[in-house]
Amino acid sequence: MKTDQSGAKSAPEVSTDATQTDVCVLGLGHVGLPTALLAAQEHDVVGVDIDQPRVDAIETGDLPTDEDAIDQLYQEVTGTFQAQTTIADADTYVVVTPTPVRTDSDVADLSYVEAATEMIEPTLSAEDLVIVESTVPPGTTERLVASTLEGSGLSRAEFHLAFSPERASPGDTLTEMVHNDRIVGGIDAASVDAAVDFYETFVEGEVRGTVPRTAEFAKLIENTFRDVNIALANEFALVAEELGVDVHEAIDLANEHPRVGIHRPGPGVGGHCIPVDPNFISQHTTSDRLISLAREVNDSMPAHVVQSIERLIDDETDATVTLLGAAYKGDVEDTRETPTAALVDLLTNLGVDVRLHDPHVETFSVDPQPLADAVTGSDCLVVVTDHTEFESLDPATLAEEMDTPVVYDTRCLLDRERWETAGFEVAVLGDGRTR
Ligand code: SAJ
Repeated sequence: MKTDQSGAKSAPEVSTDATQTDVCVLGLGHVGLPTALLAAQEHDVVGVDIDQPRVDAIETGDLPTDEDAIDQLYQEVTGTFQAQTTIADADTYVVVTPTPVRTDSDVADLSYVEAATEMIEPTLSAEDLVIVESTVPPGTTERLVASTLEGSGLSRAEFHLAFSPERASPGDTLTEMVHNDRIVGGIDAASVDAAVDFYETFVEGEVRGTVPRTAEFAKLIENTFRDVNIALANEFALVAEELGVDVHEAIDLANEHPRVGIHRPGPGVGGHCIPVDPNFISQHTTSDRLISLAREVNDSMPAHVVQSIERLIDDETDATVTLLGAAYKGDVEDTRETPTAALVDLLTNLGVDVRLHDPHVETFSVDPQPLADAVTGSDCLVVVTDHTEFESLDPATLAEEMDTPVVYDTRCLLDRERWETAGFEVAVLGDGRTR
């Protein structure tokens, strides 16, 4: 909503020649673009993004994804999908814009959701359906989104509005979007029905109806459950090191219990969701203790990893350490909230020469190098990301390139015996044997 000099609010100008379409998806990122392409199998779809270079790239088929299945689907729907930077006049709108955390206050930044809603408002017609997929704090759909849409002059009884969280795990996005069950939280029964009808055109999983606030909360507790359980696994690793126990063997044995599913320890928790979503609960309550403590445990893992590295390089002042992996998890190119960022900064502050190799990442705070360059003269390799490629690294070749053949495996990814046979000192996070 724009505010003119007199302070009066006015809807943003909308060109009267707005593209007419069935579905308009606002936000063409990791979730929005695949969602738009899946919907384009049954509908005419316009994808809207404010980033002109991103729109231009998509329009030429140069998609911002490393998943071949998404490229392939794009080729199948070029006749019913187009990308642009301006709003389209649609019957169904899907808001899939980012919801980061504000750096100054740690509170959810809903400005992208609000801006997308304000783009929809002038073109909203009675019986249109608006779906919010962006992860938001409970209450956002009924408050911020519904009241912004009512700026159109329509009452919330005259349009349909629902919240439906995405559950796809990057790396296998389309499979998960099609086969995972979905939740739709509608502001009324007609909104639930309209949203269920929309998703059932491409979702093969169960689509379950509820109210918006419950759907918003369900999304947050799914990811918070994961963050807390990763923190538990990380704490098990720290205790195992003190006890001289191999936490990985203990977890494997414990998980043979029919009702136990312990997660895996790691160098920290990255991605744009798991480290962020628990904050969307914490910011609205004073009752969270376990949730916040789990965040502290996970955020402390990079420091723990650096302490272990210091022991492995024998506190050498001019040591070279090579980090293997900048992506936040294996086989993706995404580096958002990656623990590698903290590792780079902590090691650099210790005067360590930090090198980086990641076959999926082209730019980072330390320039990624080809493997041979990143390893030559290094005093310690650190497996940070569980990329599949790292499982097949040749330790014999790497040992010849390094000053001291030491590897610290924060993911328990490597074949320890093979690396030790090649002459490496092998340390593994939580193995109870690391110095
Ligand atoms: N991680 C561990 N140990 C584990 C599992 C993960 O250290 O046992 C780390 C990973 O290395 C990564 C971070 O946690 O740094 C997040 O990993 P993830 O596998 O949870 O990856 P995401 O964030 O891509 O996907 C999650 C998924 N949510 C759940 O599994 C409950 C996905 O279904 C969601 O759609 C996604 O968040 C999201 O976008 O919300």
